Amino acid sequence: MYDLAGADPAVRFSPYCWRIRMALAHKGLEVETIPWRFRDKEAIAFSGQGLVPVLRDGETVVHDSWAIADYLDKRYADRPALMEGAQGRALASFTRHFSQMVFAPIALKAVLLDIYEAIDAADRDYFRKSREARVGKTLEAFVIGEDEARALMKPALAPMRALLQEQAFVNGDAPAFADYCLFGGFAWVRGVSRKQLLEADDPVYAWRERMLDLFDGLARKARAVGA
Ligand SMILES: N[C@@H](CCC(=O)N[C@@H](CS)C(=O)NCC(=O)O)C(=O)O
Repeated sequence: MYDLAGADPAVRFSPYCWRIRMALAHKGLEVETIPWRFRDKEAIAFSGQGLVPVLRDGETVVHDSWAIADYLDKRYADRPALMEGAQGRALASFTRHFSQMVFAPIALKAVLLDIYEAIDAADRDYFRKSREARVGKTLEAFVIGEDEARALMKPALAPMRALLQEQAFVNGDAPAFADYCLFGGFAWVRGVSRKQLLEADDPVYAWRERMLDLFDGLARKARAVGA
């Protein structure tokens, strides 16, 4: 799996790649992750596009985290399902959209400059130009402080919080791809930033702790700027 890396190749911070790291562990599949940088478009050109994650499984190449999850469930149907039936798939699809449309825009405001600082120096011009064009401001003008980010995140996560007061994981008693889609966003923030976007008494914080501990602490043991 080609996996977005920072200046420190051990820092892996793509939310989409984290979805798949967790998904592969859920399936009990070993993976070799190849550190990839924004400018390494040539290295993944064989996938026909320029974004990670890209998974190569024998002769099969799959890109896009959602397509990879579908592929893993079909190809490894005898292993624990990432998305159980049509309902499991619908729940995961909701959380992926929630993560991208609600969580990520707030988190991006908190961490965009931290990402810039965490990435390889040779990636910085590309990153600054492409992201400033996307957000319509300089990185410095776009970012907000930790307190402001927490204040925005708290009401945005209200539905997730209410659910996690009723059950340990978004998927129910045990985690599945619906959880990994959300957790990818938190792993992204943790990878590049010291900012903590949750209060310690938040049920979402407790869920994040449980997610960090899954699969023998896969995410917790990963090198990260944050905790
Ligand atoms: N829809 C894709 C999104 C993948 C994506 O945006 N990946 C980012 C890293 S988080 C990327 O490769 N960016 C490269 C670039 O911006 O040049 C998925 O779910 O996998």
